[in-house]
Amino acid sequence: MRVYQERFGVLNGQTVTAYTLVNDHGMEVTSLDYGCIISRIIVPDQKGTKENVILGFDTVDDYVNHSPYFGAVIGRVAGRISGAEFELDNQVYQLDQNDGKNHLHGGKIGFDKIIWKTEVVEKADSVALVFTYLSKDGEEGYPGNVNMKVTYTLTNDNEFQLAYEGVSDQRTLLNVTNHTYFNLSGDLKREILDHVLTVNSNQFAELDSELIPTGELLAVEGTPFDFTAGRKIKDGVESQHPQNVLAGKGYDHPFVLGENQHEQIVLKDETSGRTLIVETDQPAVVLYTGNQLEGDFEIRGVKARKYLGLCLETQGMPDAIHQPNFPSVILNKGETYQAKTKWRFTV
Ligand code: G6D
Repeated sequence: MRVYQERFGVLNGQTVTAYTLVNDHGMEVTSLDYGCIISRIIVPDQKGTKENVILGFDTVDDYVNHSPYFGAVIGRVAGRISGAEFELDNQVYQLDQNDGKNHLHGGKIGFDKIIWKTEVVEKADSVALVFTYLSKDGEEGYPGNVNMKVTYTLTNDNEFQLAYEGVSDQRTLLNVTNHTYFNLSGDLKREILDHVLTVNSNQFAELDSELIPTGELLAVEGTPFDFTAGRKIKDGVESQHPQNVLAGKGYDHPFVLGENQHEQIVLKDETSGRTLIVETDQPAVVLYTGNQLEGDFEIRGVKARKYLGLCLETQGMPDAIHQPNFPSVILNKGETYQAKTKWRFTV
């Protein structure tokens, strides 16, 4: 196990550092202290060819100018909050309206835009990065001083663990995720349309025209949202199901996960043979298939375009503060918010 550290660039006069974790089986994960961004994951294909399997950039400017949250930690609250406001203990909090009249992914300066304090922890069979940040009371409109800790751990079993902790001095909201876009073809050789996804979920959240959950949980059975037996992503892109069309031809939906955390989510690229297994203690996963990934920029030499990557954002349900039937994202004063997700790569 090894860790390399290098200067990645400068943001507002502050140095951005890249940390590369390497295990003994050829897996490498590079992360920046800027936004706890995972910028590269190198894993072998079935022939042993080591290639990058996520979307990312090689300069700070590209992240600042073009990134739709590539690889970034998302918070204080992942997903949308309708009307960019919420009420807590008889007080109304106004949030940044950075997505129409709604609030998205923690606002204009969410956790993804912060340079986090970083510590490297090396053990015999794992290497880890421990990122910390004090999110001040009133930041992006949220109450409470929140001491945040994000821990990324690479093990010698080709498993990458993402663990979040938060403690607040006032009741607040907290729902953290990571927004990595996966593409298992290797170095973005192909789009993700033929990736086969399996999700152990029987229900998904219906969205309205602003991509806000209506509160209705719909059965996946008999629809392009049924991933229980494996399904190609293209099914949702080519589907006429109103929810696929509404999401911009594809998926942008929360799926309700069961209690059993064994191999809840499996993504496979049959051509390369690469498989990603995701396990989480979170109640939901938002599947976003890059339906809006368009723009006049390149991603390490590949022209940005739809369906070049997909996100598996394991998290609490979006807009939960406005949906009493969704698990709560309220964090009580002095309690510790904890969330953990594991990504295991195999061929
Ligand atoms: C779009 O609706 C999607 C979000 O789910 C995604 O996180 C964002 O693009 C990057 O707004």
